[in-house]
Amino acid sequence: MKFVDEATISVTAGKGGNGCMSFRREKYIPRGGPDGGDGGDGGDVFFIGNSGLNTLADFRYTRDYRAQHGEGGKGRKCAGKAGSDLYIRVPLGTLVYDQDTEEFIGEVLKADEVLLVAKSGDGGLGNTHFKSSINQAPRRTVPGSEGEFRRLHVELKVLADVGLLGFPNAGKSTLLRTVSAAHPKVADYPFTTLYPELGVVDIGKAGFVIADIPGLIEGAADGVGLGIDFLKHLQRTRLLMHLVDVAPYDPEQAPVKAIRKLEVEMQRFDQNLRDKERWLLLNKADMLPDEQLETLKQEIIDSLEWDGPVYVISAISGQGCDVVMNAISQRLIELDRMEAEQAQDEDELDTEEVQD
Ligand SMILES: Nc1nc2c(ncn2[C@@H]2O[C@H](COP(=O)(O)OP(=O)(O)OP(=O)(O)O)[C@@H](O)[C@H]2O)c(=O)[nH]1
Ligand SMILES: [Mg+2]
Repeated sequence: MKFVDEATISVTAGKGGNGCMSFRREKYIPRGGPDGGDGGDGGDVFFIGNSGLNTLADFRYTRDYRAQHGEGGKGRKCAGKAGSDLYIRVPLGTLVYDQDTEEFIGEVLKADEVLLVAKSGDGGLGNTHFKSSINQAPRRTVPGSEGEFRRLHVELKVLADVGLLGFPNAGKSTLLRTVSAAHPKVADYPFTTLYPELGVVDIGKAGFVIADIPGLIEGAADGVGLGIDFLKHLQRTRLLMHLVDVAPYDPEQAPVKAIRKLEVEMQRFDQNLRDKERWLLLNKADMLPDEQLETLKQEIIDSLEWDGPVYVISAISGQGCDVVMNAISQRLIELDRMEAEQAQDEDELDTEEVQD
């Protein structure tokens, strides 16, 4: 099934119920006053975050969502029942835009977080409201107002701390299977992975989420292979793990060349992504003797002037994987701390400015 990470749907909030016109009619009370109740408010339409979903596939089947209308008011000053709100479940990382005005409406990042996407109409007023000293029998009521109608452009950018990046067949999905409970498909041919998949690396409190995405190839920015559109799923990650096959069949994918080619495609997609902290994971270590691995590692560092972390792993046997996962976890904690400190510094700066 194709991964759905964009959709256009329409949402209509419920209309408010009409106000009622009614007069008291009881025995022995010849001219009862007005007693028409107010209409109930309509239902709102909300998005609600659900951590069990990871695509917008539901929107392929249902594209039109409507909340319930409010009921009309009734006699004896009875107000109409409000219409029920409608909650549409969406995966975490969902962004919502107004399709017609392009206005950014908001995003849903956490489980159970709600976002109002269409506001309900108000219930109308019953004739009780219009009684006055000169009009004891008002025939005036106010109808309920319409619920908001909106066409929404919905987009998903998966939320993960760490993104896996690499040529097809580098072993990204194999790594995700080894370090998490996720079971992405693994096979000995390119483009096995067709849509992002998330896995949780469970290291107690310091656990984190990894996103496995399709492989990238030379020319991807021009649409070759699966293109580069799915790179957007890496935009919100904090660290990138760049997997490199140390023993590819194709000499065009030899490690140094492969790393350079991938950097070019990444840069063409988004400079910010290119600037994100990236680590090199030299994978399939089981295919080469140790001394050859050491030489290769040195060659990469020298010819690319690489000064970031480099690890040698075997995703299939698990060799070196724990070390990398622990290092990632430590680094994420460090990044959290640095961000917190930075936020505090900014706060202090703001306070000083106020004092000046
Ligand atoms: N020998 C060896 N083979 C590996 C290792 N890791 C992955 N492989 C094999 O490499 C092939 C590709 O692995 P995948 O995990 O599907 O690669 P991928 O990077 O997810 O590929 P795409 O989804 O196509 O981008 C499979 O046949 C794996 O069994 C490893 O550490 N050693
Ligand atoms: Mg894969």
